[in-house]
Amino acid sequence: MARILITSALPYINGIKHLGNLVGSQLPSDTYARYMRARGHEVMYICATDEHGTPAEIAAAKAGKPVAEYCAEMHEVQAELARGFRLSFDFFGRSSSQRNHQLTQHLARRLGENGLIEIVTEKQVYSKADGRFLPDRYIEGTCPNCGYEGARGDQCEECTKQLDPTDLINPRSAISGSTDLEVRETKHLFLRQSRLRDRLDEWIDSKRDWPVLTTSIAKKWLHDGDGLQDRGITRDLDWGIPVQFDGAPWEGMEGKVFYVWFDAPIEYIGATAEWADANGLDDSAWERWWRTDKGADNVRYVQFMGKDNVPFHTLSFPATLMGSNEPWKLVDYIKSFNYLNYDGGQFSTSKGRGVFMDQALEILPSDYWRWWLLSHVPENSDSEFTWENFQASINKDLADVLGNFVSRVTKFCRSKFGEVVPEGGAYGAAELAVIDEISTRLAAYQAHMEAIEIRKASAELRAIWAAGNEYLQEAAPWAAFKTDPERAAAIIRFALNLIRLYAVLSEPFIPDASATILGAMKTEARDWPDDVAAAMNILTPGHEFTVPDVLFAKITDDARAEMEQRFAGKDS
Ligand code: B3M
Ligand code: ZN
Repeated sequence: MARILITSALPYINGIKHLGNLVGSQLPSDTYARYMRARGHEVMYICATDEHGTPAEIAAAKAGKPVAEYCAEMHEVQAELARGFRLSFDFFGRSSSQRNHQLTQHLARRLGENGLIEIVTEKQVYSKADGRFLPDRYIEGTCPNCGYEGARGDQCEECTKQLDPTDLINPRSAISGSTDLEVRETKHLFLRQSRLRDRLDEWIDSKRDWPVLTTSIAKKWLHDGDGLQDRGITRDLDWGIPVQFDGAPWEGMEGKVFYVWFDAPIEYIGATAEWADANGLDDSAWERWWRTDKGADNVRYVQFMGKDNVPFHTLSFPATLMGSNEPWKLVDYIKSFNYLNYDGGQFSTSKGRGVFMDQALEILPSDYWRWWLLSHVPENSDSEFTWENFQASINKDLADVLGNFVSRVTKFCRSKFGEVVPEGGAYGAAELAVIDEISTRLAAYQAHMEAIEIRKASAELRAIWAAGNEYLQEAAPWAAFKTDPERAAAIIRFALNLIRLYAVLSEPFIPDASATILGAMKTEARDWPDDVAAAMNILTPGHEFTVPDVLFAKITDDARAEMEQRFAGKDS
């Protein structure tokens, strides 16, 4: 049994996330966490809301609320949606927690003690119209690297380059749109991450098993050099973690806070400490996940994130932890994702284009979304949500293949043998062939899950379901029943055991359906199968069950057209 620490990138607090956000970290990490738990490993699965920085301030101002109040409310909203999608976090924390304050201030102090922080008098953009400095997202303009015109002051979304606001060409205020900007001097803490280049380089080089998407982005910024420029880790904002420690200000830094990208990844640790606090445990409970001197040396740490977050997780955050010269656990594997597009374009929060997490759950149960998203997760390239494709997947995979199998088998059994596993007959060649096929496919499914190839794993799972349908079609218990009821009993016993097996194997993808099926099968036998043949004898003759309600309803053409229309966005 291994110990696996899993973190999902932290969703920003500034509003409800769309399905593209969900599929880029939270959902696949949940499937992985569920799978690893099912395999008997000890899992710590962590997420939190990312609450600092300009996005939070701007969103709170829009909502007309004090930022602390806004964040507290939005955290609850996001936590509720996470429950709705059955995201099985061990803890869903807040980057504004006291734990994160302490850890962030502590790490900054250590970096300072190790000569990795200096105070730099920096030129910063000041907006006369707004009467304030414009950090990060308060300023927009053209990316100096790729020419994208909507680049923000912290990062270009188009080419993933990390930016400083003064890098932007043709800058404008994101608050007022004013271009009446001037550069003024202000002091900030800079992290001298360039001094860690060799250590980072060596560390990334040692990660030979990382996905190409992850290492190519890391290497690009490491070797183009400027990705490892010394970077400001403080901002002129009110909301955030104050630049001080043990209540004492850092000289010259009064009134400043840490940059959101400095404190956000530290909240992975912070949220684990929040988990310990919430459960009345002492520090050793979270330290055994994070301190290699306190047990974390035998932890495998896996991070999930969208590709735009990779530079911060391969360079800045490791630089923070390495530079502390304390034995913090570094990530072992970074799984990163491309983007999910929406129906010929992009999801757009501002235009209301695409489906958002709250709307999705209003329309259909979470398993429907989980299945489509996970089986189309943008692993090797960007992928696209279309309603036609969604309808086809749900109707085929979930309704026709899995749902129909469960329904036909249980209903046939009820009408011929009653709601009990029938006795009589024996498994023969047909059953052995199915056991063979599923054994091979199960090995592949497991290998894909271990490798975090979610899309390939979903394809194997679907094939495992399909094997049951094909078997049923060929074995034809309805025909056998007329001439050889014992044979029909054996077929149905085998099929009922397949249903139970499917519920166990499907749990990481569609946990609600899995629970419904296991409930209907009235069984506590939920352990991952070691051996498919043995799993075909777990429900024994005489074991009672009930026919479950329809597991998955088909999406009609009319319903599809209506949803397509509803989510097209304001501009179309
Ligand atoms: N909140 C960015 C994002 O949502 C950011 C991730 C933080 S992970 C420490 O894309
Ligand atoms: Zn760019």
